[in-house]
Amino acid sequence: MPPIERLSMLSWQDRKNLATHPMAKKLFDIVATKQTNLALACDVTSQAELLYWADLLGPFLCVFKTHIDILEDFTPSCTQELKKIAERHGFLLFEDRKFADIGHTVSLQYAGGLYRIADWADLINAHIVPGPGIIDGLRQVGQNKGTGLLLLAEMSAEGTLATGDYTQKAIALAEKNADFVCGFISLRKLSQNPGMIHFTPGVKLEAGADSLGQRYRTVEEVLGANRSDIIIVGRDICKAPNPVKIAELYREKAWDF
Ligand code: 5BU
Repeated sequence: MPPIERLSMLSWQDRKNLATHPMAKKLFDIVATKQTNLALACDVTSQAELLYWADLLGPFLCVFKTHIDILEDFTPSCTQELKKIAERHGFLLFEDRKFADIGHTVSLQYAGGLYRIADWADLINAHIVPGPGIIDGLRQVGQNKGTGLLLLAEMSAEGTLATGDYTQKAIALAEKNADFVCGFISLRKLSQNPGMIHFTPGVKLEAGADSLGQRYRTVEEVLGANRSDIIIVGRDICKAPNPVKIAELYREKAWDF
């Protein structure tokens, strides 16, 4: 049996025990306790909507993913409130910032500016285009706080350039920086390290696409055939006629793998 197959047989609890990264341990614990490997991509443009979805769907989620810079009425009280809701429901906050600059610049973008991401986000992500300096810059800000970095090893969009050798380089960078990197955005399981968590966006109940290059895969494809860990679902839940029912359906489906 190939090693990746063996790895997929570990329970979430086993992986919690094997993980060394504090945020990975925390996430594995949430997943095992709440019995959910569902993350919500909440792409809304007002604070009120963001807080509404976090509170409404919180019971079904292990992770709540934000794009904080699309809010039109952002004030710091929004992330303070969001943190309280996250604590109440027991989920992590993942700011999908996709940092992509040199270490010095990303350290400023992460710690400061309007959003002060490092003050509230448990997880962030970064492109590896700039090389290892980006990890060092983010680590300088986040490591003392125990936050975790996910590397963009693959993307869901049609025609993505994050493939082949680029993906392999992301895996190598993650393994080398496992003190701060705790996983990937990817379409499949990539790492043998049980502490590394694979998050896959671009998920729908039925495969397909949107009109701007997003490509959707099914839960079966992502968690079954491709052995990813966490599905990230956005519009298929938030735009559904009954979002609570669909979130619960996704939770059940994803938990079966
Ligand atoms: P959707 O509504 O399920 O299509 O939302 C997908 C979310 O995941 C959205 O917030 C994207 O920014 C995010 N995403 C993605 O779709 N594909 C990627 O490769 C990465 C992030 Br990285």
